[in-house]
Amino acid sequence: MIEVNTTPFDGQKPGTSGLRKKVSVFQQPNYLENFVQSIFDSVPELRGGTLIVGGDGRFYNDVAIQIILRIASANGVAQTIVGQNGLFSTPAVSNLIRLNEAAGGIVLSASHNPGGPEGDFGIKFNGDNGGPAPESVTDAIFERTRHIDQYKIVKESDINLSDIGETHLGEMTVKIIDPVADYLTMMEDIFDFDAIKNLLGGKQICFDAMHAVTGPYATAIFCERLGLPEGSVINGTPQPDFGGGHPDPNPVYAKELFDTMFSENAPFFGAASDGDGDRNIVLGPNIYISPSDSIAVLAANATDVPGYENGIPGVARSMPTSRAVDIVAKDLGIEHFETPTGWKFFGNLLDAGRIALCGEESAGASSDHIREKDGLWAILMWLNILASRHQSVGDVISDHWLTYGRHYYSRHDYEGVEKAKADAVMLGLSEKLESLVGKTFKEETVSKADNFSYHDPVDGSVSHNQGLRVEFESGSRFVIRLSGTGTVGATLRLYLEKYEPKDGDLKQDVQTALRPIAEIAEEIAKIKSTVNRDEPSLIS
Ligand code: G16
Repeated sequence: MIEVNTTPFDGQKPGTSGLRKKVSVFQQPNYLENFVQSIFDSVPELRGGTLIVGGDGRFYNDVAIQIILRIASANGVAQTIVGQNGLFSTPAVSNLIRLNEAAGGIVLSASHNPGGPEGDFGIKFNGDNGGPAPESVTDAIFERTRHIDQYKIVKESDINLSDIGETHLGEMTVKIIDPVADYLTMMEDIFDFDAIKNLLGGKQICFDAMHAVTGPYATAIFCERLGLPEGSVINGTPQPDFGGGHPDPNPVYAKELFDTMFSENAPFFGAASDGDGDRNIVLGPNIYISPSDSIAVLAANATDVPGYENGIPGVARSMPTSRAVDIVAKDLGIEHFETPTGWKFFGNLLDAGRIALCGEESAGASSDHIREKDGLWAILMWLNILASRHQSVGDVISDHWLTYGRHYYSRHDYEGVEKAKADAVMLGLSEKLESLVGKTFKEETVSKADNFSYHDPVDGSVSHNQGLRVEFESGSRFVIRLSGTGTVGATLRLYLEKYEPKDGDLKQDVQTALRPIAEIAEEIAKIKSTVNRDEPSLIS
């Protein structure tokens, strides 16, 4: 073991989900080493413990894993469990931490951000509950990066990541395992695979792995376990640059899937996941389920699935996510919570048993089976519900709206804008929030306008500045916040929501239904004129 002198780098503050930067930033000598050593300095439980390590296979994944293993060995980690060829999806890591009672896990991913030498890279640390480290830990890691002057590393040569089995690096045991097997076992414990197999017999599905990590997981589940033909999984081989694509399962980047599902002979079911396998999107022939609606449908029908047949104690959603799931929770008589954006905020509620299902508008949903969002889990939930109800995706969502009403919902992103201008939008709106209450814009009167603060009901911690929200007497609202996951300039997100009761018009075009709220948001917050854009860069 040697100790290497180093100097701090600016800006190693983890964002919404870990540290995400351009690959070239991570490739600077000592950049990754400093951050990884700061993790070990901030989480002493790792010494003598087990650490799970893997990533989504993006460019630099393999290089980074070798560096992390050497630093882990030098810092006294007893055992690391690594996915074959360095691959693990984020939900698989969360499961393995819990299964092996590990002290934590390191996931290498920039999620839905593009990969390749010119793309993005990322690293996140998950704690011993399997979930993203809470703010107290990420703050401690960041603080350490600001003062770090040395890291420890062993000089041994690279481990062969393609051979399953056990080896050693210095004193540390390194286990290379099949990344899929334990995840598949967990899914078999939750779902009725026979019912899903019956449902899909003779039907066509299309799962788009977007050249990212879910390819091997989806092939094992859909083709090997459920016996569907090979073409059911498209773009199923993980590639370091995701085939030049952008592994974000939305209408723009999952265009191949959307074109298939909106074609004349569309398959019965369509779905996709993202770079690291934690996001999901679900489609039926000529219909796409908004992630916010998806969470509500899963909550309303959870008892159809063996893993939740005794019901769920409560649900949670991030603040900008539509309130569709709240209505379901009220109907079921269970608790519902509103947390800031970021999966880490669900951890305490899950650990305390207050909730068993949660999700976000950003295509994330999951349950208490792990402490991360889980793309394939959500997709299997839908399939199990379809199997139990003997219905199509379109029928299930129509029934849902007829029962609970519909939350028209859309997110308008202004990506890569100048940071100073994005800050000016946030400051401008926050300064006028108080004066908005009671004022009428078009037909809408503002009932509430605030800067969201979250009071964690389990540990009492408070998180401020979690997004600006303007609500109207009609129940409509808009929310504006700055993304914490981008790597270029700033990304402003405008979230629009309008509630239509169950006896109202449930079949409107989403953007048309939301246009009045979008116009009011622009009149109040002046995004377009401040950031000099005519339109959002992405509408989802
Ligand atoms: C991450 C977080 C999510 C969050 C999403 C978008 O997802 O885990 O909780 O909703 O980013 O965050 P933001 O709006 O700050 O960009 P992922 O899939 O990128 O890890």
